[in-house]
Amino acid sequence: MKIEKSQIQENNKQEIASHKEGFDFLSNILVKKGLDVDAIINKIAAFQVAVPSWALGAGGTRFGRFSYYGEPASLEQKIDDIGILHALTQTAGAVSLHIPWDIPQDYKAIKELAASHNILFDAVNSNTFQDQKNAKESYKYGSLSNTAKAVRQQAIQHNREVIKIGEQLGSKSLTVWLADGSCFPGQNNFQTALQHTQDSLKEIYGTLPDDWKMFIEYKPYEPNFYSTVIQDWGTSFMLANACGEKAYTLVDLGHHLPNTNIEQIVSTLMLNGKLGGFHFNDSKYGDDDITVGSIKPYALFLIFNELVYGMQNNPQNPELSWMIDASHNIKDPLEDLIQSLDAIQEAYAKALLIDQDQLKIAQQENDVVQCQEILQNAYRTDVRPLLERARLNSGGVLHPLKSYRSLDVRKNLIKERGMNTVATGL
Ligand code: PSV
Ligand code: MN
Repeated sequence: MKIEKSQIQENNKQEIASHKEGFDFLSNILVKKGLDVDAIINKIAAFQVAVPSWALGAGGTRFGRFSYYGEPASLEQKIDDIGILHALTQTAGAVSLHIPWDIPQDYKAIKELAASHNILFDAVNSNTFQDQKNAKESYKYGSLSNTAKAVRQQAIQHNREVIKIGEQLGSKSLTVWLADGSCFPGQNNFQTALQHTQDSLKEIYGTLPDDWKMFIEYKPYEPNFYSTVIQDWGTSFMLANACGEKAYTLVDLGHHLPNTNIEQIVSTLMLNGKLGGFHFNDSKYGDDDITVGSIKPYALFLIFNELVYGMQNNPQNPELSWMIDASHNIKDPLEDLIQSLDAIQEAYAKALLIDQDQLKIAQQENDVVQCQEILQNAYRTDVRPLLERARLNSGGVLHPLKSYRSLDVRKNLIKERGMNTVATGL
């Protein structure tokens, strides 16, 4: 299913009057505060988030997988799904592929298809956390950190192949997430495992094309429950430094122990020019991979405050790769992704409203109350009319979720693909 321009226009026609009312009201308030509303809208419109190829089907828990039907059965269909998201939201202008779950069969055709939806290829992800069919070596006891050289070499080789796949698609970055670690005390020698990981990453880094980046993701636990080799941002930062200037840390919001101050991590990494990418999601307990902003929207806003500050003040940090990393156990994945994209844009827009000059003054004067007021004034502003205007200007719909439902997208996908297709991924 492809959403036509005429359908978008038809949907917007019905909503335009109430949008204008809401927008004018908000715009007047913001202009009185001295904000450049057009500039903010342009920034929101330019903010594109990559959709993970593994999040378009029903996500599994350890206990079950419940399909929403009409799942994409091929990479082509996954790209089509992202095309639907992008047509509606104008925010999902990229895809992040996981290899080998999504190896293109026909590169030319896939590139043409993606281009027809205005979708770019963001970071490619390697997978050394599952054994692949007919693989000689097993990752049961680790990949890049494994005690056996043959296993490490196989994992290094896989990453090189992923880079080659990405090169053919126009990707410019590789994300490495390792499940390596141990389940029981004494199982691993921490130093040996870390040293092997560093050496292996350096070998992968050695084959990275000049204009590529390598993102090193961290996570404190799971699937290993006692230790994880790259457990935190500090370890990732250290490894990125050991590899070189094209290596960066990737922050996945779900990869922190409860109550970790993620916004401070963001700020530290940007000051050091080492924040490369982001995996958005939300969580209550662990790496829950649920809808962005569904549990801790204020924390997300505080993270965006640091991101906006960093983007304005840290030229040493490169442009970031924005990606969602989610899993959909009970929702229609496309509806969930629309909600996530919206939450990301909303947090970004609110952070753009923060008066950084006033905040600086209040901080210098140690006016703690005023500092909080400045942040919360921005946070409490209903910025949805700004998001609507950004979408409208870019050719999207005013209300993506409403349009998704009124256009019967899922019903159409089920009609096209059938009930029992299963998307690749976890
Ligand atoms: C691991 O939990 C992770 O966050 C990594 O980014 C993986 O590539 C992705 O999820 C899918 O398993
Ligand atoms: Mn992730």
